[in-house]
Amino acid sequence: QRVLVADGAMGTMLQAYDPSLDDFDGHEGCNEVLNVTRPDIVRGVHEAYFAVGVDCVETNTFGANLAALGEYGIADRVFELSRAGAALAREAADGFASVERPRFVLGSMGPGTKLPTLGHVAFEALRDAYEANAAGLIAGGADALIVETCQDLLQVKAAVVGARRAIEAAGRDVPVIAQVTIETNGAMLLGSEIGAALSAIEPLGVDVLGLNCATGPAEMSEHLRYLARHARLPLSCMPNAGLPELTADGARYPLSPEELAAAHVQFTAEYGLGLVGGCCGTTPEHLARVVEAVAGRQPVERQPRIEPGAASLYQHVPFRQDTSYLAIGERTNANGSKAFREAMLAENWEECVDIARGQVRDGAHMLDLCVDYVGRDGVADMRELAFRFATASTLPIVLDSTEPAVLRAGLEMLGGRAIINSVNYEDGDGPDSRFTKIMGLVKEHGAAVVALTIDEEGQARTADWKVRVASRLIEDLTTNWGMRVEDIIIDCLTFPIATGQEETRRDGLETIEAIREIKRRYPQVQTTLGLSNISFGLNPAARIVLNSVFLNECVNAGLDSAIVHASKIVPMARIPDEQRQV
Ligand code: THG
Repeated sequence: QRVLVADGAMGTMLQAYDPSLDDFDGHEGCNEVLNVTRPDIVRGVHEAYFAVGVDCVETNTFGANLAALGEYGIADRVFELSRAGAALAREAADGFASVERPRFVLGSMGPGTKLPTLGHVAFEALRDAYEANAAGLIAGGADALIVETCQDLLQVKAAVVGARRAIEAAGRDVPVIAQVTIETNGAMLLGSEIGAALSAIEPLGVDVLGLNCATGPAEMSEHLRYLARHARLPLSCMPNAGLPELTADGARYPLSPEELAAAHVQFTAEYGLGLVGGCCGTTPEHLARVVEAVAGRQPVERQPRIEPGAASLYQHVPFRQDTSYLAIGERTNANGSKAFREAMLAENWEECVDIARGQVRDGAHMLDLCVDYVGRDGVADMRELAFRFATASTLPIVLDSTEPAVLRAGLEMLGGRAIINSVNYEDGDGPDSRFTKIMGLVKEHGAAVVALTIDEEGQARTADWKVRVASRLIEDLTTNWGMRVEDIIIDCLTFPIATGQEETRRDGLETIEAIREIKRRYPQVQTTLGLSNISFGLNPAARIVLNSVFLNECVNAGLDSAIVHASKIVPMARIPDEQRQV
């Protein structure tokens, strides 16, 4: 209904009260302890912000998480200190609220100091501690949860998934805000561009996406512009009071209250932000000016241009490649490449990473990663490889496995937006089916999904059958699983057509026809194929020709992507007519 204004810095305000070592209960500098030892101080900070007219305050729980409390040896107090912090903010908010003018409590969920992408902490442990953080905030009366100052996209996922689980358990509708931190070099600490952050975070089901900390508003402007153009979600921004200058008495933040207010006037008008505030170095004085400048404004409506795709830790890659098809590298597959299999069996992980890098050079846009191999511990192999690929690969990862536990292991290592390869109806769609298990993972992690045209009767062979299964998949995934149609990638499946068996003669044609019809019925859906399957059994030179010609036919029928050996696809103009005809 209107632009909301949140508060400013907390830490510096607390310091101004000069809490004693006793106040910290011996944990010097652990601000969250003050929620129980000195509620008067914390409430005083909240009241100072409400007094200048802000709509929302953030709870004093930025460090009420596994890593930060862990450093003080009190990681078991996450829930207690979160609840106490939320209760204090609630009291302050209720003291200022009126019927016409409600005041809100945003439960702060900080980043901690351990980055899961770098292996400092396991995803599960982090997620569970965030669940306790969120549960405490909800129990204490927070109106929304704000996952903020995020530096690692995998940490964002752990926090948001933990928050969603706590919300589910509490049975209350609590909005989730996620704010990432973009450094002066234009990316998050681990190198994620804003596009990668949007791609990975939006499908997690957050309600507001934004930026906070690290820089002043000027440095945030380009990134906010990107979000304004491409994000469906409402946006927020809580900058520092400029870039800190180091002085003899510590950091000095140069941005004046008037300058912060002017920035938010511009951001709300141009980028349609709905929630604004301040971070380090901002004071009640700053927020007073912001309230004067933007309070009561209506959020400006945006017309975002959505670009469906997946993301590595670093960048977003759209599913639709303007001039060609999206190439998914097939060689990082223990079944599909002897070199990769041997490297994996020898646990020569560096060699596995080299094969991944080779595909980047070959022109792949994404990488299919498959570790399934009889007799191996797939979960351990996937952990090892997805962990390495997460930082070594600039390309998004397609996790290829039939095992839910293996897919989960991959998802818990990848900060970007992955694609799950794949689901199908081979054993139906009941509660214990692979379909249901894998879709639970897809939804919780905000992944995209490859869906195969296989049903209870087997692999669809005719175009009609393929189209029927594809339609069932699309309707099911969009209505029962809340998937967007553009995040579903239908695989019509190719069989080997050079086996010499009469009944396989039409298989290639049926696949092409199915692609054409599915794209006619669902123009927004994505399509893919494991291309090289078509030519199993032929000699290498013939495979190159058949793969390239078949791909060309499929792309002309509307195929969007294919799992390929990218450097072995030859353009039609370079294939002699006679070979193409054969
Ligand atoms: N659909 C989906 N996913 C898939 C497939 C599919 N994933 C696996 C597979 N099919 C696609 N990947 C490959 C990878 C390699 C080969 C075929 C398909 C291949 N490899 C050479 C061979 O076996 O002869 C080996 C090359 C080597 O050892 O270097 O052909 O259909 N969604």
